[in-house]
Amino acid sequence: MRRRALLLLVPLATAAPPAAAHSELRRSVPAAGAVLDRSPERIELHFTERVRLTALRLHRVGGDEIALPRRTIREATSETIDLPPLAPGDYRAEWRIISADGHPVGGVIPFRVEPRRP
Ligand SMILES: [Cu+2]
Repeated sequence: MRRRALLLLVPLATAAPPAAAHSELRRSVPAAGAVLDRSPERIELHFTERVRLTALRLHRVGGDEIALPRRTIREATSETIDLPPLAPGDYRAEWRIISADGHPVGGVIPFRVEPRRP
């Protein structure tokens, strides 16, 4: 949908390649903005194309970086990263990939761990 709209604009655009050429994050688990009633066991990232996930960093907002397991960088459309137990709070997962077109792309997934009160 969005790609078609951008392609129609290309003849009017300058020589810069269209942004639609980058691979994109199709969805994640947790989703951006998710409020979870328990610590997530893993983060799943699903991309629109085969990419290389070059970095994933998880921070607690106002706190420390959470150590994540080491991974081998490979080319894939999806990555799953196991998480240690997370204390209640707000988190930001920052990801970086090398897009299928060779360009670096990145983004942030904010989510909250907020256990229900008994
Ligand atoms: Cu690109």
